[in-house]
Amino acid sequence: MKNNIDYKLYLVTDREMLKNRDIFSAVEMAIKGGVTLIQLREKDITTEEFYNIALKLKEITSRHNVSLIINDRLDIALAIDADGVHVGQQDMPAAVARKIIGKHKILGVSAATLEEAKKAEEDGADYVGIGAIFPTSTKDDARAVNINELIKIKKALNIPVVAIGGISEKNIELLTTAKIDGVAVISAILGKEDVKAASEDLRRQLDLII
Ligand code: TZP
Ligand code: MG
Repeated sequence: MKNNIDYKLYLVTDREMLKNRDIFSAVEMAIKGGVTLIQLREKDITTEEFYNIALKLKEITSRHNVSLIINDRLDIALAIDADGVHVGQQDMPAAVARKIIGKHKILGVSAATLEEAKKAEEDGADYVGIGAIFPTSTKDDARAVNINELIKIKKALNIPVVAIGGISEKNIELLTTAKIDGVAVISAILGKEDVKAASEDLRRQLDLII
């Protein structure tokens, strides 16, 4: 299960981006449009609300045979039996997260340098998220990573590499040379009126380059 995860088009959620639209129907539409993996990433939310959203999303992703990763909150990932968890450099250390979630769940780690990416792999990550590759206004404190660093990381690692940050239908083609395993996006899907059409567009382009 964990070994055949498709990282091609990885949707990260953000209810702020959705404004008043429903997260559940947005995720379902995105999956119908070709998203291959979902990460529930919510800031400024109570544990109760995070748990309830996670539980309901799990029902949707399971029904569509798409894996669900929980950002940061190992407790919630375990509570709802999510497929995995994603941690940043300032979250639970990857090696500790791996011990807590066990070997069967997916562990994703954010990295912005080759050194961080190598360490994540050593510490038991199943994939790394590298970014921000392009300027983004979705995450205030995102560190910039250029495509050359991304290429270096992809060459040096044995685990899948996913690019994140400012990726859209307009610049996705620029990632072709990096030979990465997937792209993770928020605004290029959830910031669009038609979530399904936005996903289809990205997926169409990705099918040509990955
Ligand atoms: N980590 C690095 S950049 C970023 C995250 C979570 C934000 C990605 O959002 P967008 O809208 O796809 O640039
Ligand atoms: Mg985090």
